Amino acid sequence: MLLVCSQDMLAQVQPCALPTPTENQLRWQEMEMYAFIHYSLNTYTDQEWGFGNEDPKIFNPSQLDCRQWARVCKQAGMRGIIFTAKHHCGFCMWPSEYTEYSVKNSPWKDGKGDVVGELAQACREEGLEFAVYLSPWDRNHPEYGRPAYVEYFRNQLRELLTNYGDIFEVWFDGANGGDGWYGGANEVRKIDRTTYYEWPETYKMIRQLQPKCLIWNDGSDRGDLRWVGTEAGNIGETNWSMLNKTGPVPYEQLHYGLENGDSWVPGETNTSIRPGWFYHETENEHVKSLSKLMDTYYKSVGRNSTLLLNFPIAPNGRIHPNDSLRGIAFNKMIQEVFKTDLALEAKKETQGLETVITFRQPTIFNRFVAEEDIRYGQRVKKFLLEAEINGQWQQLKDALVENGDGLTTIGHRRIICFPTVNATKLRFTIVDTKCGPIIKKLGVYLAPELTADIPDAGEKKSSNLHLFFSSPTQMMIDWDTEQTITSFRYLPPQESKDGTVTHYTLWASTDWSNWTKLASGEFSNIVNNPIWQTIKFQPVKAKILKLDADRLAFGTRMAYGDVEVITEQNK
Ligand code: FUL
Repeated sequence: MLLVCSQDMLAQVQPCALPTPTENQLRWQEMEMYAFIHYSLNTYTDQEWGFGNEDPKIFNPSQLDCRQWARVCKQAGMRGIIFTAKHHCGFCMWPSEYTEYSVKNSPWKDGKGDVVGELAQACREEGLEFAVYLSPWDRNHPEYGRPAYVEYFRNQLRELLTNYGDIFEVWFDGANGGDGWYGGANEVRKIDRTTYYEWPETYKMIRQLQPKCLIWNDGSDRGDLRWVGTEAGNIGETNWSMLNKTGPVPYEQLHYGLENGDSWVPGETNTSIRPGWFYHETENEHVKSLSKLMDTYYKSVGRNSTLLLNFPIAPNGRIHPNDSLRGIAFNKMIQEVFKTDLALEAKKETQGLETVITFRQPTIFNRFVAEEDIRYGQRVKKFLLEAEINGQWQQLKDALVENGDGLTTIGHRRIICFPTVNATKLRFTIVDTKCGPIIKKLGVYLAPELTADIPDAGEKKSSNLHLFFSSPTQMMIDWDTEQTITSFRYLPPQESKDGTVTHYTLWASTDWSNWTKLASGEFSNIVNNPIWQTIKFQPVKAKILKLDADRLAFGTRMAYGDVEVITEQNK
């Protein structure tokens, strides 16, 4: 192993025919954490996915302040911001020349405002990089599904890549539920996502207009970065930064990469600071706890990925204080954990594939960091970590990995978390590698304990429910006495996606025979983000609820993780 201390040492690098990152990918990897900002008409309709027929007039924030967003993100340790310039509803947050469905037809700033422009400017002022999310699926556009839309999409992208300075990344969300308003057609439109958007042409345009921009694309033509297969905020403990240039990418490859892949396509871990991507008042008390955010950090940045952390904007046009306080505390905690590298004062000796770090005196620690110089590719397959405690060598395992030690792959940065030890030495041994490993850094840290914590998202509020299925797609829920109820919550199954309800109709009754329809609709994005879903309705007296699964994501039998009925008392 080569433990790199100087440039001269790199002359000894053993050449290997491995994929390596481009300059753009290297720069991106070093950003480590950057923010997502979700803001659109959904913010005003309390939805995750707009249908495309929402009225632009509802966009009228009273205190929209992009500088506040940028300041919060900066203090939360984010190095840039990716903004939802257009989400699936098609509403443009900039006054695009190519559609009327934009801020220019909203009352905000008398239609003269430009959120993309204001945010790009605020990012420059705060020294943050700026990027855009442009949803390929557009539920508003009449031509969606036909060739004319692809041209429209490209025209919009050209506007964004031309008028707002440097863009570090473009995010092409692959989500597509099929149905939409589509200019009034109100129908399901199916596209072939591998061919419809003609990505190679679009990529050419991006390279030409913004040569430093990274392309994130979910499936279809390979971009520069990959999705990690979940929105829960983690990537595989084994995480190769490679995929094959062509061919389908199954879930395992999104999550773990492909050891012998022929192209460098590193993973970006995206998740939200609260359950949903968009702001919902009901989630104000469900902002992720500090320990959850730290866990996310270790399972993303600490596993050779970057972290794209979402901050939703509240209807007033600002980041809610609960999110900003938690985001800033998160950054403070990262700084605190990695403030002092205990290995710096210790003696490091490397022989072959083994490095022993000898401390001057017994030292307390619980985190270990290893970094490969990825300019030469990702080489290490597996390593061992041992601490000498009271004269005995003991193996240290990554406490965040279920079933197994997880001491596989390193890449840009690997953080191993284990219970606090008091040791005199630490031994790091590479046991399997593709070819001569080049280690840029080994570090040892002591993270403070995180004890008092805030409950995680989605705890249950009511029980005493009796539940049964009257058919494979119909669930009945009843309780002891008639109550005034105000909403119903559905948690999809958590172990598997089979039976997840995507479209529903909800009915109420007091006598099992007369049913009142309370609501029907869609649980948007429930497959990628399987969180609690809330159906709100006018308060109604009921003793029984009936939930029809009008559409399931997979399988033929409806399933659930949990359900909750909110009454006037327990709300
Ligand atoms: C998903 C979308 O459907 C969500 O609404 C959100 O934008 C998330 C980042 O990506 O696929």
